[in-house]
Amino acid sequence: MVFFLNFSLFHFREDSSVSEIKRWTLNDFDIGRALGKGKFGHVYLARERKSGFIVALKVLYRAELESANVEKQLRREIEIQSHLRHINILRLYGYFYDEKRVYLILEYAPNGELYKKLRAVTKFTEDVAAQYIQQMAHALLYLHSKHVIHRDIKPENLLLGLRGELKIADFGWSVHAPEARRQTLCGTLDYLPPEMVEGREHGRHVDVW
Ligand code: N15
Repeated sequence: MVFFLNFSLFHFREDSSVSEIKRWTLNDFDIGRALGKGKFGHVYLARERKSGFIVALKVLYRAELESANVEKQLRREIEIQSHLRHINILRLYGYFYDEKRVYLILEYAPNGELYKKLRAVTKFTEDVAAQYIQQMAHALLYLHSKHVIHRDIKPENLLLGLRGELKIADFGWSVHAPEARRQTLCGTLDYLPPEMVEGREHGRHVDVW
């Protein structure tokens, strides 16, 4: 727990004042194996050198973010996700950047992607499915209580913790409820609710569909 606080929030300065924000750099981490690749960069297993704390380090290329014009969206995602604290929502511990890249310090989910697990067994037993759905319901109640709508709930965006806990991992489409209007649709339409497909106004219930 001390490590955890040390790691994510507090940093003791030499003049013994406590600042809330630690400025991270790549030198603070040992980088391990690649965990996956996304549209704008890769995710690596990483270990914070001082504490030994294991994280998933996501590396995004600024040039690609710029040419896709998604910097504003990334800022919004960071702003949203960094304030969320729930067992069933993947933590964003912090971020840093250099000239070429943006780095996101994300929670490491030791049991990987729910999607892969589902493919391996073809279908979950009712009991297992019910447990995932219950955890999803907890996560969504929490998100919606913070006026965050996810808008892209699907198996590909779900990771599993050490004891198989469900972790919602991707906030690429999330919005704070008051701004919830429409946006250009891209990506898979498989899990989109009718009101989003038809471009109508929508609210938190899109996450239940
Ligand atoms: C802009 C921002 C705040 C959004 C932050 N969220 C994301 O970027 C969503 N994201 C999460 N993108 C990548 C990940 C991600 C986090 C991918 C994989 C993992 C992760 N944490 N842990 C993993 C992980 N654990 C694994 C175990 C076995 C095999 C693969 C694994 N991947």
